[in-house]
Amino acid sequence: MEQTLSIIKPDGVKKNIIGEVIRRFEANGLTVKAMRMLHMSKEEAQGFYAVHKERPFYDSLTDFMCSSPVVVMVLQGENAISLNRTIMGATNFKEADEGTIRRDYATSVESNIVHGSDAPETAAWEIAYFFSALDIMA
Ligand code: IDP
Repeated sequence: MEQTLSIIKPDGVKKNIIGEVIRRFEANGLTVKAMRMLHMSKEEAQGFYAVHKERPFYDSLTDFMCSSPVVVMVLQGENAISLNRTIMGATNFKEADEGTIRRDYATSVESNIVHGSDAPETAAWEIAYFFSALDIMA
């Protein structure tokens, strides 16, 4: 069993598809082990995406991520990290496979509805960024 961090980004929350996104995770074998809604500060968004701080889209991305509330979750399942990314679809929704969350709902490369950890080390770091061990169900 593996755990990964998922975020329903501001555009997903505004579109009122929190339930639909979680439905897709659950229907594909992922289980929610922790969940919280929060409105990040600019500093918290910058900290979360620090790995991208040299990228040209960093300032716009961190503005977007703190523009309104998000839902953060710990998802668990077999190969949860790659499974979640398969359900999400490619970063650029135009390249995402049919039936993926980003293909169905994203409106730009930036506003792409969901975040998902990309490797075990980043998953551990990202989960700890938002949750303490006590927040995560056994
Ligand atoms: P990922 O979310 O699919 O792992 P990353 O390359 O880690 O993709 O990028 C993080 C986030 O930054 C993306 O989900 C997207 O919101 C945003 N992003 C990535 N590339 C671009 C870009 O070229 N322009 C604008 N935003 C981008």
